[in-house]
Amino acid sequence: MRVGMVCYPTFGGSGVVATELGKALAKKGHEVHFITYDQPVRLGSFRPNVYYHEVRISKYPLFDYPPYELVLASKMVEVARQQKLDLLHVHYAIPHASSAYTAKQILKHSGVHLPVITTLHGTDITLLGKDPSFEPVISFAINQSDAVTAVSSSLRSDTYKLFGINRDIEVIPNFICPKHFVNLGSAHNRSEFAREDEALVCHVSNFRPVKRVEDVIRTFALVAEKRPARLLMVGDGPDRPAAERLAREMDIADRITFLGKLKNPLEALAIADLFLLPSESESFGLAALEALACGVPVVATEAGGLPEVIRHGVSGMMAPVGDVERMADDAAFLLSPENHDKFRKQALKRASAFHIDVILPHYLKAYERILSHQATT
Ligand code: GMT
Repeated sequence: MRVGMVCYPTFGGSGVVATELGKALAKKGHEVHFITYDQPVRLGSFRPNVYYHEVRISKYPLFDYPPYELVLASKMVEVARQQKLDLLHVHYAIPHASSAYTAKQILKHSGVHLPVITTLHGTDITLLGKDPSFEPVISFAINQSDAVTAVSSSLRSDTYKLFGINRDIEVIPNFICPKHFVNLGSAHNRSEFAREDEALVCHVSNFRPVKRVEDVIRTFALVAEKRPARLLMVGDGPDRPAAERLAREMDIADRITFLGKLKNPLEALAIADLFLLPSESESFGLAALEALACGVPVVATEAGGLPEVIRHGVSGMMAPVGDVERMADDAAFLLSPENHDKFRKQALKRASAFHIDVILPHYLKAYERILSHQATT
């Protein structure tokens, strides 16, 4: 198959999922053409069957806002024609699904049918869905896609609740590629960040309000009252200054290291004892899955799709949003010597359910379905 893969090329989960999916498809012999405004961060070096087409936006003085979605649609048309794409897989509804619709209509005029599969990742639905100015375009783009997938059942229900959707949405969860988790332990020495008797707690996110990073600090402060502990904060974003300020105000700044954005956040997870994810909403929680795959139990909120990833009382614990006391108690419970090893093993076992070899066939079947539908119509 020749697949056009459209995503945000940044550190966000949707870009990571799209890039790893593209790489896995290429390894199986499919031709994958990434169409993005920058090289996807996880793409790495060149490899067989993977191609990158840059969407370039010229800055004309006439435009206050460059029309990115139109340039993207033109690029989709160009790549589809030149590379003879079989289908387009777009990640994130806005603007990718609507640009794909435009591209599809343009191609239709020259007798080319280009099926489009849209994967919904979360904030495109849970945050943008609350903004009425996007609603008509998102609903239309979803309804016009040839197939739609969502990364959790929770996200699928939110999509039906927030938009006028009249079509099936298939749930295909996020996944992990086990090879990324091999030899991680040797990248950094745990002793550089924590003493043997200190628990090493970790948080990874884009520090947006939805992640509630101040709850990470508050929860950690309570944990640190119960036992010796240190916190690694990985990532950057709008709420980082507030989190750093809170750490100083609570007088625990000397126990917290803000590492900023890391090329490979898995290296920090690999030396951690516990992962904290107190999000307000989280359609899946790829970072939580990556923690589990490092054998790190997770304390999270019971928001969105997180209960579909973490088994409460098995691979981690979940609490209501904002309940930092309960999250601190859960963290202390998981870190206790009598529980920690057991939960580490159960975390690893849970992560194996999301192995790429388990998830990839679902995407391949969805591709085959839209291609066979096209052949019969
Ligand atoms: O977590 C973010 O804010 C980034 C965002 C994205 O669009 O890249 O992540 C979303 O998609 C990920 C991949 O499917 C999911 O694992 C994340 O849970 C989801 N984020 C939210 O729902 C907040």
